[in-house]
Amino acid sequence: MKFIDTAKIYLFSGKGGAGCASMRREKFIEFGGPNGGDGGRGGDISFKGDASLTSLFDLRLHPHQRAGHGVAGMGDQKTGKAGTDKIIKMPLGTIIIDNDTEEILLEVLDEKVHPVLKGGQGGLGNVHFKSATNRAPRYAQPGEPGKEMCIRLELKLIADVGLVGFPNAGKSTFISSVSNAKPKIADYPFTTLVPNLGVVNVSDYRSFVVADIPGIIEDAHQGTGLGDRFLKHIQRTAVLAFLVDCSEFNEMEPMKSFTVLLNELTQFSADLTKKKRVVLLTKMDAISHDLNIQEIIDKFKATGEEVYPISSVTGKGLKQVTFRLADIVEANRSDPTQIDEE
Ligand SMILES: Nc1nc2c(ncn2[C@@H]2O[C@H](COP(=O)(O)OP(=O)(O)OP(=O)(O)O)[C@@H](O)[C@H]2O)c(=O)[nH]1
Ligand SMILES: [Mg+2]
Repeated sequence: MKFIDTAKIYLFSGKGGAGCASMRREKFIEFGGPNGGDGGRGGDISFKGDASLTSLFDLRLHPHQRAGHGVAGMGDQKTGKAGTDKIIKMPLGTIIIDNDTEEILLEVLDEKVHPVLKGGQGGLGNVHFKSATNRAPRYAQPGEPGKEMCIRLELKLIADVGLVGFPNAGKSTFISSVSNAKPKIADYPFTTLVPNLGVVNVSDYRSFVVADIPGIIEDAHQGTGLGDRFLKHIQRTAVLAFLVDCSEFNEMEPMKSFTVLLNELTQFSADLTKKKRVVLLTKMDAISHDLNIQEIIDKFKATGEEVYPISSVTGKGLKQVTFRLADIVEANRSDPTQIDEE
């Protein structure tokens, strides 16, 4: 499915069915009185998160979403059928914004159903309008009209760990060696064009989600390369892993690469640089003989960075890194089993 992270959709809730104006007519019963039933309510529109979705593509294709109309009431005090509710499924992490007021209506973070636009009420049948002065009212209430609304959807993927790096740094290779994700890998820049998510199973009971996003380059915040628009998909992570290519084919000095990346993140949102992070020095199997890797590690450590040399080809360092990432992720998750003690 194509990766789409914004969409504009129009919602139409159902109109209520009209109340019925009818009189009871039976043999031997004169002046039977009113017996018109109520109209059914119009269908509501609700949103529901669905963990199996990762794109707003389907909603882009169907920008008009309608709930069913209520059916009119009938004689014999029969209530009309309610309109069918419309439940719109969307990926977890979708933010719903009212297009007119710019107000954030909802962030879809679970798989519960959240009502957003109520359908019109059904009209009352004439049986409700009987009074001492009018024993045979011919009036019944019309159904309430449905409501309309225009909303914008913005998806920010939900992942625990975000991978940041230049194109070709080895992000996709890393996610494919530690998780179930199978992204495209190639020795040219901008192989990855949209984010990929992968689940890392550290043990039977421990797992976390990693997001691999397209590479960013210097001046991405000004639109260079693919720009910085995918950085929003790592905004909700607990920890960032900066992948820095140390192989002999990479010309830029590792510390320089790292500062350029950090600067691009700052330009996008300073909050990203406040997140916990680790630096992964990649392609350790392909470093030049005269590169003193310990010196590079010490340099990163001296600036307070947590740094690990890895190779996604030989597996070097991967276990240690995934365990460490799992620890950081778990430390950031709130513990639902914890009970407040008074
Ligand atoms: N020798 C070696 N090569 C690696 C390693 N990791 C990645 N590569 C190679 O580096 C190249 C780029 O790898 P990718 O994983 O596609 O890089 P990326 O960071 O996802 O790149 P973009 O999607 O373009 O941003 C590929 O040719 C990989 O085979 C590694 O640990 N060792
Ligand atoms: Mg890639």
